[in-house]
Formats: sequence, structure tokens, C-alpha cells
Amino acid sequence: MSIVDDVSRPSRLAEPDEGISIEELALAARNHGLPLEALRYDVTPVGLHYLLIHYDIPALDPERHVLTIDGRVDRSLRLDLAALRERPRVTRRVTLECAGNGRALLSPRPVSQPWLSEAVGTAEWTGTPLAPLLREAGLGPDAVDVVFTGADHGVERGIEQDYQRGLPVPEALREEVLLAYEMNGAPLLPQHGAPLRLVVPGWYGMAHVKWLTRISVLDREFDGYQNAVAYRVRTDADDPGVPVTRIEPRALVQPPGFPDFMSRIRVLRPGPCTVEGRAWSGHAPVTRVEVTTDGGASWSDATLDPTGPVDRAGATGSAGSAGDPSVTGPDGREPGGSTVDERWAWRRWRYEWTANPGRYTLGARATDASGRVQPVDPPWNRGGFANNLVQRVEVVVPEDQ
Ligand SMILES: Nc1nc2c(c(=O)[nH]1)N[C@H]1C(S)=C(S)[C@@H](COP(=O)(O)O)O[C@H]1N2
Ligand SMILES: [Mo]
Repeated sequence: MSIVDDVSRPSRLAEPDEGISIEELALAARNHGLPLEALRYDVTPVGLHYLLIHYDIPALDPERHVLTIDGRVDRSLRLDLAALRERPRVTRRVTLECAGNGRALLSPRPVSQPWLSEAVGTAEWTGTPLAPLLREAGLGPDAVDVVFTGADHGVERGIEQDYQRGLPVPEALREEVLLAYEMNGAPLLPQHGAPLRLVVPGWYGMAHVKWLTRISVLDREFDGYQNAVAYRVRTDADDPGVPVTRIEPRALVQPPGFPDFMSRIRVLRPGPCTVEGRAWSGHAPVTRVEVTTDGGASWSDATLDPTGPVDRAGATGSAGSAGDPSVTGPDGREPGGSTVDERWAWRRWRYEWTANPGRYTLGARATDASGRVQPVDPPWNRGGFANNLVQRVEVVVPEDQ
């Protein structure tokens, strides 16, 4: 066994009665989630957006940063930030979710970053579309995967590596995919990938490579660690599994009332209450959200807010919304006057409820236009990926005094 093997942990499942370990707590303290009350914001303030960093935040100088595009291309490109900023500029509102969201609620629990249900956020990412750059470099006819390399370096299950992810060419060429240098109108912060990251709307977080230094085109499927080993849905250790790709539908409740400090159980005054939250899917637009107050025994439809100014089909949305400042806000405008693309962002929903004294378990489930519905029982897999089980928000409504 090498020294590196000795420091590196194999993948494993927690024993039935095993609590969260100090190692899992160390990961959770570095990689924080969205405080659920921040579901109130259409666009998550940067400090409240969730974070997931496998190794360390690398030290990069934006003035000297160079992106290289090479591999199976006609001509390699080297671009600094100034060159990227001179290219066409686009802003998209995109909901990002970690593929491991919900992992700590699984049984048995995969030992890794122990997310509950808060590994999500929505930001306005500004940058330049990737596809025209790949076309400029000239993709070879044999191009299969595009590999994105981050400047961060570490060791994972005994394998020393730069953080790298491969994306199939047709996905890399989607017009929505961005090389982003701004988040919510300001330069990227170190923890979110400064000075440059990839944004792949609709895909789970692992695809959105931060601290991007190199884009290499391969004539074969990328077999690096994060694609071939880590992010795969498998039920036993020997199973090659299937790759984790797009975000499964999920709805979250913005917890009503006020919390108990330690238990986080909500206290809510009796009377009428608007229960609200957000719902999203990386496969297709959310078409329905249902709410339960009895832990999933019965469900009622919530009302969905209108979608953003442009729908997924690329047509303009509900009449009058495109270009209406009340919908996008003056800050939601590009200098050219076009609106921010919100097709990949979560959607707000509301449910009018009369809270009578008692104890309740609130939850919500989303359905998308592809027909996917959130399950009440979590879909278990060894990595705890793409698990979109319905959230449980415990609420106590005391007698009115
Ligand atoms: N270079 C690099 N990119 C990365 C990661 C990383 O560790 N290194 N983490 C990925 C994962 S697993 C997620 S969920 C998202 C999180 O993005 P955020 O921290 O900006 O929310 O970044 C992705 N991009
Ligand atoms: Mo992630």
C-alpha cells in the first residue's frame, strides 16, 4: 500500500447505527448548503449559494489566467480573460444542484459529503457560449468527448488527479453551455471557480467544472476518475453503473413559521398560511407541484408562478412578459437590451393552507414535462446520487392563546 492509499478512504456505506463521523463533518463544514429560508430569493445571493469543492480552492491570478483548447481540433486556442470577455456575452439564470443532494437521508448512508436537501442554488451566470469557441477551434470528425480540467488537485480513493470531467460532444455543443466569468453580476468568487468555470444548464453540479484551465477534445469516451468511477449510479460495488447526468425533478418547501434552534422543528401560529417553495428539473420544465401536510398520505396541487421570459421551446413566454421590467427587473437586462434566459432556473410555487393546532409533516413533489415525478421513497444507490426523495418539514402549530 502506498502512502497515498494510506491517507485515502475507499467508498463505503455507513453501518446501520453509525452516526455522521468527524470526517463527514469536516466536509460539511467546508461545503455548506443553501439555508432553506433563502428559497425566498429568485436569484440566490452569492454567499447563500451552496458550495461543493472536492479538494482545495486553488490560487489563480485572473490577470495571468489562460484557457487552452486543444486535442482533436484543427487549431489549438489560447485565450486569456480579456479575450473571453471580448467575445459575445450572455447571462443565464441557472439552478445548480449537487448530485449528492439528499445523500445523508439514505439508508444505508453512503459515507461522503452528508447533504440533507439543501445542496442547491440559483445564480445568474454571465460568460461566453462554448459552442462557437469549439467551432472556431474546429472539432475533428472523430471527436467524442470534451474534457474540462480544473486547476484544483487532490487525491480521491487513492487516485491523484486534477478535477476533470468529460462531456459528450453533442452536450458540449448545446447553445446554453457557458464559460462563465461572472456570478450575479460580479466577477466569480474564489469558491465558485474564479476566474472561469463551465456552466452546463440542466446537469448536476459535478459537470460545471470550476477554475477551468483546459478544454481537450478526445476521439474516445473520457475514462477519468470523475466520469468512470465517481459519478455513477450503481447498486453494488462491482456494477459499472450508469453515468450521473441531468437533474431529476425536485421541489423544496421554504419552511414556514420559525425554528427551534436545535431540532429545527418549525413553530407556526394557527390560521391561514401561504406555504411556498421552488421546484426544478434538468430534464424538462416543471409542470406540476403537489403539497402534503401529512407526510405523503394525501396531496393537493400548488399554484405555479409563471415561468421566466422565455420558455424551453425557445418561444417567448406568457403574453407581455418578454421585455416587461416587472418580470426580469432592470438588472436582469443585458446591455443589448435582451432579457436573461430563465429556462434553466427553478420555479416558485404557492399553496394556501389553514394551519389548525397540531403536528404536521410538510413536503412537496414536482412533476416535469417529461413525465418524471418525484418519488416518496428515495431511489437508493451506492454513491447516493440523483436522489430526489420528498423533503420532510416538521411543523408544530400550538393552540392559539
Ligand atoms: N474544478 C472543480 N470543479 C467543480 C468541483 C470541484 O471540486 N472542482 N465540484 C463540482 C461539484 S461536485 C459541484 S456540486 C459544483 C458546485 O458548484 P458551486 O460550489 O459553485 O455551487 O461544482 C463542480 N465543479
Ligand atoms: Mo456535487
